[in-house]
Amino acid sequence: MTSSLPDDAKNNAQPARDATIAARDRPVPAGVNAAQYGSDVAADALRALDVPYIALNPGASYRGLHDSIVNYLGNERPQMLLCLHEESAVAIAHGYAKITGKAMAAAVHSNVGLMHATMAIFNAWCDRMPMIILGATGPVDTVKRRPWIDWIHTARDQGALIRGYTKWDDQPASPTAAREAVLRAGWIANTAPRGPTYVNLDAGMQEEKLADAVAPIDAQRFMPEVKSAASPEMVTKAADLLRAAKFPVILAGRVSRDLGAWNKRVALAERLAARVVTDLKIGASFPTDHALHAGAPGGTALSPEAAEAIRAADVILSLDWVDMAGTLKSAGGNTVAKFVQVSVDHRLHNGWSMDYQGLPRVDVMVDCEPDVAVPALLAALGPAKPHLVPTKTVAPFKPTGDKLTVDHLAAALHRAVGDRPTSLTHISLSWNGAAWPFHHPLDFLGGDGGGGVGGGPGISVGAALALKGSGRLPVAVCGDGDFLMGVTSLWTAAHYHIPLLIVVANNRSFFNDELHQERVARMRNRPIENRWIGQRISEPDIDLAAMARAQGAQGFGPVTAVRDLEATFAKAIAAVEAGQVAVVDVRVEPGYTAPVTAMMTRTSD
Ligand SMILES: Cc1ncc(C[n+]2csc(CCOP(=O)(O)OP(=O)(O)O)c2C)c(N)n1
Ligand SMILES: [Mg+2]
Repeated sequence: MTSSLPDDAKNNAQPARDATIAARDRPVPAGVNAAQYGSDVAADALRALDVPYIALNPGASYRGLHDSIVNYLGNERPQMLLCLHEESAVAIAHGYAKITGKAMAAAVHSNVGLMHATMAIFNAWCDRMPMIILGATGPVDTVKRRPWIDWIHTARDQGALIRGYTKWDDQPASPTAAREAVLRAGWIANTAPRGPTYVNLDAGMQEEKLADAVAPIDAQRFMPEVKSAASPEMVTKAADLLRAAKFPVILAGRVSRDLGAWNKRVALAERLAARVVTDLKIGASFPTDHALHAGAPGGTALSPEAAEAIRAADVILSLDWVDMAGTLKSAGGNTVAKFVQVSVDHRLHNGWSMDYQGLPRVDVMVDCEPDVAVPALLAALGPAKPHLVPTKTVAPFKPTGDKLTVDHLAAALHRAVGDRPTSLTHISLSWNGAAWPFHHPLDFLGGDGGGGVGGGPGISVGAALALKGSGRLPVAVCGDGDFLMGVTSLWTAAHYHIPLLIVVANNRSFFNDELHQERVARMRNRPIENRWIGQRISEPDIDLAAMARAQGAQGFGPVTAVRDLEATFAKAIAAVEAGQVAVVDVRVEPGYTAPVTAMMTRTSD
């Protein structure tokens, strides 16, 4: 095949492709060996980005590109992953990036497809995860539009729908401009602070026959690697503060999935004898049963130990912590501590989205990614007399009570998983951070980023896709509300043979909001007994295992007794190890951890 890109640009290192997935949806050879249409040029650029997959739901607005991927690229590099909803397509790209740190692609139809995708894009944006979204518009040239449909599916500024929560967008007007836009989209998305980018391809431009061949370019030279470095002056200042600290605390936030960087964070904490706080909103950043880890990781609420450590700290080092100002407020405040912030996040903020959180007090700002700053800090601190790192024995997690709770679910699942390297790709809002220790950066991937319920299943499918063949078991724990909103993403996993276990912590309720209604009732002195109305998902109960089976997954449950949990999980894990998607419906008592419940039902701020 000759193309608008030279071979050396196309043959750079590709992620290992999975043979079972690659065998799916094979086209008959189309015999196309040169770019002939505008969309062929865009497809060439997509291949130069080195993205293995493009998750999509189809639409006529990009039928040109669709044809180019199938008949010009032969449906490989990228291979299409058909999704039943645009929210799933984007969530799958999100989950893939959570594991690899790299952008995958997603394609969505004009207007309505992008509208479906918006929440998932917002989730990825708040999670600082890269992805390249390709969209389309009916012909911009009104003369070329089909009656009615091309008019309703054309907008003057489609990017405006998502501009507040994407890093960059473009609507290129020619094939050469489209090539440039796709390369720029990949480059910007993958450069820290990472995030989604969007390229809107005019249907007319896609379908236009090329008058002349587009001159080849060396694509890699248009996407130079970007490395941010720590300012030596700021590193020295930070190291001086930390060296002198008596009660240093590290807030270990958004960091990479790299094991070497993980080990360096442990070395830094041990060098400083600093207490470390981690957050369930983001992927594992520090061993949670290390003696220096303060309490269990929290999500909505800090553990009492973490709050105490933050209040007592004299120097606080944030490694791109998600919400420094809010965390300080939740901990009860600390007016004396000096703050060191390591982050590039301030380079991303815009006026639409406020996910930047409150303006934190910062005494020393180290403007780079934590993976870069931590070794620099270690070097600047130099060796020290080894601190006595206190040892900590974490008591085995023991759920209490006879009723089946999320804690019972977690304990039995942990036992069933045993020694297998496991990645928790998602957890329910009811999850107890004490239930499952993390020892590796891939042990836990964090939350959905933007608090958009329904992301759990799709993100988990994307993570499982990236983990396929790695020897790690992908396990998701989803709330029933979350599962029900995203359940059709399981079909994509089943169709492409992406093994995954999803356990549903099924409290038959949008329970989070029961606690909000309880809080309002308390504040207004009204009956809290009514908190369930408009929240409970029962009468009839939904057969979640049947919904899983309907997507081609194995469905188990509902499990209603503690004694049946472990054996059912064992069967489901066996199914996943045999290459299947398995779902276990576990009927749990509604309830959150004590600190979260206390926080959510208090009557004052
Ligand atoms: C798209 C979306 N709709 C509504 C909400 C508000 N909301 C937050 S948590 C929640 C309940 C989620 O239910 P489930 O996943 O079953 O978890 P549970 O609270 O029951 O453990 C809802 C409706 C949201 N965050 N996102
Ligand atoms: Mg629920």
